[in-house]
Amino acid sequence: MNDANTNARPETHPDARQDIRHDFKQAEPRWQAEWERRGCFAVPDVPDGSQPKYYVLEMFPYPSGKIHMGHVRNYTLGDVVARYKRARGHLVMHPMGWDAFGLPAENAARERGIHPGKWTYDNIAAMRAELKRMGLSLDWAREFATCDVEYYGRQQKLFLDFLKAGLVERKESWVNWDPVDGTVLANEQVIDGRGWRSGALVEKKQLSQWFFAITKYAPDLLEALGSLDRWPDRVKTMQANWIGRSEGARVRFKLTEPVGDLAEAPAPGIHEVEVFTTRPDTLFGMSFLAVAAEHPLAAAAAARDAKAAGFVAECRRMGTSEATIEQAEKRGYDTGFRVAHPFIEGASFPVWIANFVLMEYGTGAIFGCPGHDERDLEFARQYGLGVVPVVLPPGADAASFAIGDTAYTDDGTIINSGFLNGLPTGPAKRAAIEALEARGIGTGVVNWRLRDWGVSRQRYWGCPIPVIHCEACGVQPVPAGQLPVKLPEDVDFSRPGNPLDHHPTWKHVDCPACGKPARRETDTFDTFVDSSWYFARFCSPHAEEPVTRAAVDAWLPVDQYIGGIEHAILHLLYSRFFTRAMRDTGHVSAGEPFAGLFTQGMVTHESYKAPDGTWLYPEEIERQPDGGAVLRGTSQPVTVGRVEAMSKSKRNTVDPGSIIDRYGADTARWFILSDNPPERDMEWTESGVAGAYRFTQRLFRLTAAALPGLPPPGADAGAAEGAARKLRQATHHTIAAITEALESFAFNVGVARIHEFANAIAEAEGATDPGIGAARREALEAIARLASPMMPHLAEELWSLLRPGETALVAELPWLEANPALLRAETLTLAVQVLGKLRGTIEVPVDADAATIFAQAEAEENVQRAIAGRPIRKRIHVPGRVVNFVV
Ligand code: ANZ
Ligand code: ZN
Repeated sequence: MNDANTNARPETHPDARQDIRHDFKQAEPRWQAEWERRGCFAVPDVPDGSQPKYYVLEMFPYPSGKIHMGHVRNYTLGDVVARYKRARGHLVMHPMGWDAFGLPAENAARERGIHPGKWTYDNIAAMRAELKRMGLSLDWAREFATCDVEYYGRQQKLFLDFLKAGLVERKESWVNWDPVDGTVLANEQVIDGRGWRSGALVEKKQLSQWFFAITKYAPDLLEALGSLDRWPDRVKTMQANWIGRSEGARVRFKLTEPVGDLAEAPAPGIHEVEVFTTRPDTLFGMSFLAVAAEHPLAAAAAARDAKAAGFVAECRRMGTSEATIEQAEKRGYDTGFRVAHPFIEGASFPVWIANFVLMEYGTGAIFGCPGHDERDLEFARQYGLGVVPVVLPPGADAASFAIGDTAYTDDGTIINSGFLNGLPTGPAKRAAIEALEARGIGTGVVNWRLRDWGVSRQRYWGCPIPVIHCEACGVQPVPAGQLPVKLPEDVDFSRPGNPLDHHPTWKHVDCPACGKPARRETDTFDTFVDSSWYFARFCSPHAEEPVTRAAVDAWLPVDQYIGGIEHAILHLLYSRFFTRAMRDTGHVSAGEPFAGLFTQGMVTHESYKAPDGTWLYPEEIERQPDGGAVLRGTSQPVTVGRVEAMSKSKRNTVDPGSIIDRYGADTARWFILSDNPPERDMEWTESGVAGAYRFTQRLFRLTAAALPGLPPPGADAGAAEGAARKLRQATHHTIAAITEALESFAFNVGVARIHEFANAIAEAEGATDPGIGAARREALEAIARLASPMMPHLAEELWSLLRPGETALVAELPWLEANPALLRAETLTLAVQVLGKLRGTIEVPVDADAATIFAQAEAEENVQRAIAGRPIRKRIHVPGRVVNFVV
């Protein structure tokens, strides 16, 4: 044992004193209660306009039962913005609610016999309590759940307004049908082509469904992306691709006589096939035509050819999603029909049914050009179809150019193409379209990838679609006086299918037009509908109408929206559509819902695996000094896996509730902000949280230890010298730096600056220079207030220690302003040259005169050596830069 510890510090640094501790367990609930008692975060529906408004919103949570670290990160980011903007003098609206309809509640009902409503509201209660422990500056009076009839009833009203305005249509559409359960499946319920519950092969089935006419706004939704200058470029690109404007042509191909054993002509009335193409310049490279399995021509083939019928049926069993189709192997069936080429006299090509052609896009038919399209090439290689190159890459040789394993999809010069030969791709497209139009067999068109939004779902736990079907009168809107259409409580989940459909009485109503017995619509809305206008409802959450015009016009658009990149396409696009539809039906003035968007990164964690290959929770393992890990309390080795996004399946999750129990909310918030810029992934580590916790305690001790020596509040901090002056400069530099960091979402930088500032305060602890007391008070008050958006409870605690008599809370104080005089540099560095050669540098006061500067420069040791006793013939001073001596 070593008893002569020579490295021991001579005395305990005040910072290391363990006797004063911040008791977060009693402090955090105390400040939360005080904020609520004072209504610090409450705002009116219709502000009086005396303050600029600021609407901060985080994507509202799905009430799964527990909050996760992704929520903690999301809501902490929003809370920093909200608290900061409030301090900057804005009237800040920061609401919270619940995206509460959806399948998991129905699953709970089927699996555990709990009513979806009870399951949902119990989860909401649990999660609300957890969120309240985070100390978020929310206006809880605005809270609602989308499953509240007060909300979804107003949604029904909006729907009827949209219906009247021609923004809703009823169309036939394909769905995934589980023939065993007799139910429609969502795409995510189809696993490897089978129903997730029954395991039955899923079929495609046509149903009549409701669609929002989002395609009417396609050009505007695309163009307006240009005005969203506070959206990430990545998200705007994803939206633009989804809307997918493409210019091309529609070309009608004449069917020739049928071939092979097909004796009769194609189905009566079908003489031609229309295709959509973005590459009319490649028409001479055609080697086949392909139609979707649902195309009338495929039906005609199936009607007379059992094998064709078999192939069509097989295609039906594939999922309906574009992604499924994209990944599937390219497969096809030659119908035996042929089409004539529009330009090449006498040439004809086979018509195939192909699984990669979608009925819902373009015309549901394509011409295949394997030389210049990947999918077509894969298909042609599989079935031995021709490959003719018609676009020559720049610099390639026409005589030797051939297509190998990959298609050439870029621009070039047209070859092997009759009248198009020699033209570049762009002009060739125009020339081809002109020729098609001249012959009356095609036209130039703009095509949109965006589809109308199908919103009908055959489920119970959603907002009922408010229409009535009458045999005599057709579809009738539910009369306004009969709204809301409430979900029945007494439902039976023991049978498969939609409980609304087999409810004994609910759907039987009288037709509002003729009064005869009619049938209520039993479909409910896609839950994306619920989340497409909640931000508007928050502005007047108790209004009789869906929204109060004065409230939405005052608060919208949301100034800062924050959420995950996973919602970059659908949720944002649907919300943008809804805002436009609400504008055009007179509900709001705004066209865009979200002026600013921030997409945060994920929270990641190491993953662990037991020797038997099962995943382990972080609390089940113990790290070893050598970097390895063992099963807690044993010597059994554990494999430390990759750092990955927290997920239940990998068990690499950390429960926010237990972190708040152990360290408090401020620590969780501080750590989650500290690690990385918020747009990037952040790694949650035990050592990181522990470090954040130590910092909260350090800040508390710095303040508590200084208290007895501080002058009363309001002492003049102006006359500071030496260390006091230095501390004052650190204070004001920090104010400026934190302000900039919070303005630019660089919250991790803000955290780092506060750490540095704490060091500066600690460094000045022993100082006795004139003005040090006032400077120390100024610094400690500043650090509490600057940290308050991130650590709001600790900030209040420190502030109440520093200002015992004060009534205002930090949450009510304005933001600090840096004093420009203290930001200005007081000295500057000059280079000193002798005969133009750098010999040293000097630091002089900014206002030093030339004589002082020359004297100081001459006195430099290195400069003296270079002058070497020679007389100085000339002294040159370039202010702010250099001094030069000529000898
Ligand atoms: C011939 C061609 C030649 C094509 C070539 C491409 C390259 P975007 O840009 O996404 O609009 N297409 C058209 N309708 C389709 C459908 N219903 N299902 C599957 N594919 C379809 O894509 C347009 C291109 O996708 C079209 O241009 C068509 O193939 C294909 F060298 O026509 B193209
Ligand atoms: Zn009727």
